[in-house]
Amino acid sequence: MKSPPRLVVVANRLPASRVGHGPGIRWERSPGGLVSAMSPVLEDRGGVWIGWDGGAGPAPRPGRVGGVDLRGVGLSRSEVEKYYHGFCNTTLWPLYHDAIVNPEFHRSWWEPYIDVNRRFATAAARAYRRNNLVWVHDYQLQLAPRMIRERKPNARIGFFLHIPFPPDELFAWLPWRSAILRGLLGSDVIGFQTQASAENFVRVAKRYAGAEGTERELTIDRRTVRVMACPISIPAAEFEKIAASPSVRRKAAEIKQQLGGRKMLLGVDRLDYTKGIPLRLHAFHELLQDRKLSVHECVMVQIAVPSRESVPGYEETRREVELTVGRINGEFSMPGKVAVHYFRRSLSREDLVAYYLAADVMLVTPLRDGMNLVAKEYVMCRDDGTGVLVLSEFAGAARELRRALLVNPRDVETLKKTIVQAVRMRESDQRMRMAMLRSNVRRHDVHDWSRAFLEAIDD
Ligand code: ADQ
Repeated sequence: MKSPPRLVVVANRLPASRVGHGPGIRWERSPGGLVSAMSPVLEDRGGVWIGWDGGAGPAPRPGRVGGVDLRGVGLSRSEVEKYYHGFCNTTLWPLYHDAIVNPEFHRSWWEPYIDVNRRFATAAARAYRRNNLVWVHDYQLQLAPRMIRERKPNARIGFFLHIPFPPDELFAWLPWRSAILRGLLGSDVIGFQTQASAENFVRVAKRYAGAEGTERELTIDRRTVRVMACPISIPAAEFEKIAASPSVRRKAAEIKQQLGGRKMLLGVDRLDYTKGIPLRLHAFHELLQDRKLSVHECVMVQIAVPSRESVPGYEETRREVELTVGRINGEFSMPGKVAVHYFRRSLSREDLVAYYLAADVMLVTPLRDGMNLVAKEYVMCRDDGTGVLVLSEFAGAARELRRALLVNPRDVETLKKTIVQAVRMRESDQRMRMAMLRSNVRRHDVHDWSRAFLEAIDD
């Protein structure tokens, strides 16, 4: 049997970080979604991963981790500012998330975005061997597909966008919209989290880049580009296995006991303004004020991973979250009965799963989210069939997880009612919904996602 083609993965971050010093320096696999999604495929096919190590300075020496060759791309201090904090996270990220905070447009950030994309493309072309598949990831590298195509005209190139692709009304703001579209259209296949994002893309590709064709296939420069919705997922079996482990179950029981056996409402997010953490806290606050819920019965736990702290909007979100938690606790906590527990830190996967197991209600209320893996992780950990998922309509995951309690997070009254409904839901109803949610995620896990996307590139 013919072995599958080798992969060249191009992503902003490397899937590993360097630990130790001097001669003892080595690479250690980082935790995180993309790594766990891509690692099995890479280990299976072999391949190379091009990425940045997160620091300022020259590229690190090539390394190897878990059967994958690592090729670092170096960024100068000024490029970290202008390309990464600037164009990626202060222009594109807010613009692509419905302009929840105002995106900034600075001409001095555009050249560094081009330069860094070119550096990634050059590294990818250097690593490329005949018949390899090239898979470029996410909004940081939208120019790279065309740049790789210029260097390797026959390469098969796929691009996957992890965040939403905005509607024309917003995308049109971007002074460099045509260049971005032409960059993306250098791919053979462009994948999005949802059909809505794919349709948004097709519309603007026709309007601003001269592409022609249908919702599924565009033509440009006499090449065809396939456009598809390919929702990402999680390693479902891995989560089920961790959730079944005795030590994790013990930890979950301990958490429940420490919270005094109260019903637990849980939030788990990067501390990002897209995630709707303040709205969720305000809703809980009002429910306590209205006496619809009480601290004798309920407790909220919010776990937030620090994120992009030097980017505008993040510090404000953190302040608002911390102020609101302080207010709620000041007003409602009792000895031994804290109203909101707030942890601003990253947890190990085992600890995270223990919280999922302990949570009666999972609150996933982003204002806009490409997919949201937390929703799928929670569902996959609930092997006894109980638990209620409250899910924002504006998360990509809402397209698949139809039996969650879907809610518009900006509609605070309905959000409050939905939270009460979740807390009071009968066990039979919980089980009926959870069974459907679990079969959704199980039927479409991360391996199906990468297989479907690679088949499309390989086609
Ligand atoms: P993110 O915006 O980072 O991802 P999400 O999909 O929720 O959002 O993934 C977060 C991941 O981090 C999850 O795997 C979660 O378990 C983990 N995590 C969160 N809080 C944690 C904590 N305190 N400790 C440890 N781990 C924690 C982007 C897009 C999403 C899209 C993904 C994948 O914004 O919409 O779903 O990429 O494509």
